[in-house]
Amino acid sequence: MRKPHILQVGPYPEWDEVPLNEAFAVHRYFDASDKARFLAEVGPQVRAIATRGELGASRAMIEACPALEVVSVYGVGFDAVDLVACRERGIRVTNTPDVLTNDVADLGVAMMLCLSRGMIGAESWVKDGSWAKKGLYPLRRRVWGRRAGVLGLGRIGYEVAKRLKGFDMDIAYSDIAPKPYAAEWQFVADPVALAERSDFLFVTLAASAATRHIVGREVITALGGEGMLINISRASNIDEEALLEALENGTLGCAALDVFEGEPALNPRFLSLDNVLLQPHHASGTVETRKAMGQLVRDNLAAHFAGEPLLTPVL
Ligand code: 8YV
Repeated sequence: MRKPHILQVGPYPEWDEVPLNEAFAVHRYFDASDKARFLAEVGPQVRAIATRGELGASRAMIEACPALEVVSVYGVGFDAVDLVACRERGIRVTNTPDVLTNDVADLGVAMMLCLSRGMIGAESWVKDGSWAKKGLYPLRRRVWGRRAGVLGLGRIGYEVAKRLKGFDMDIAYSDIAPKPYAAEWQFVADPVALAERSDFLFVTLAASAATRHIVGREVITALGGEGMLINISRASNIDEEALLEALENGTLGCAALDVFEGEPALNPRFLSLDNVLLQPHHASGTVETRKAMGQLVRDNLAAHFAGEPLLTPVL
């Protein structure tokens, strides 16, 4: 039987590339030097797009594929997929929730600990001889027992809050409405009020037009000069200009960030700050989780072409 033609938007680990090419006729968009020409040539054959959370599928890409039936996202975030364009043509969309939840929550908490206790600088203190020359590493603030806010108590935010319980933290969260499964934690509707009562503010919201810049100047100022912002969601949830200004002038204490506008080409102003922890969008980046993500991408595609229910449909 003829293999369905799919457009692969970005690279996957080797262990995904082999089975993907066994099951499908794969057109590698990211390898094309002239992407517009490539799309014009292969687009008419493409029945599915296999993409990644941060790469998505634009309206132009979708419209270049008149036979497109399904978009399968390697990642939980589907904000970079033009859902309106998909809805207009009845194109299905899938993502890879659950399999990555715990890893993303783990990295968020690890970033909080690492930045709060100054572990990157402390390793330099050992390696550059400062410990021997200057003595004790400068004292930092503790984490346990302090106040944490979780902005967005979905799957990932819930797992972050669960982990913070282990540090005896005073936990509150903000979401559209109180969550029945979170009665043990204080619900604070307003993100500004949540920031005001937090020392650590985790941004774990699914990104959308409605959440764009939800963490703006007001929230950042409310978190304050002793506060830490941790973003493991999408850069679009934060007003990055306001964040940079606050970090540069001390209005915000520090920030631990796994996502950036224009990534991997992040704003160079981040690189000269000493009150940030910068990570390369790798919160879901473990072998086990990335294998599970890749498998789910393929399983959704296989289900679609077999006429069976999709495993993790978004649309
Ligand atoms: C990326 C993510 O998709 O799950 C998401 O939405 O942002 C990440 O897991 C992953 O880095 C693959 O590119």
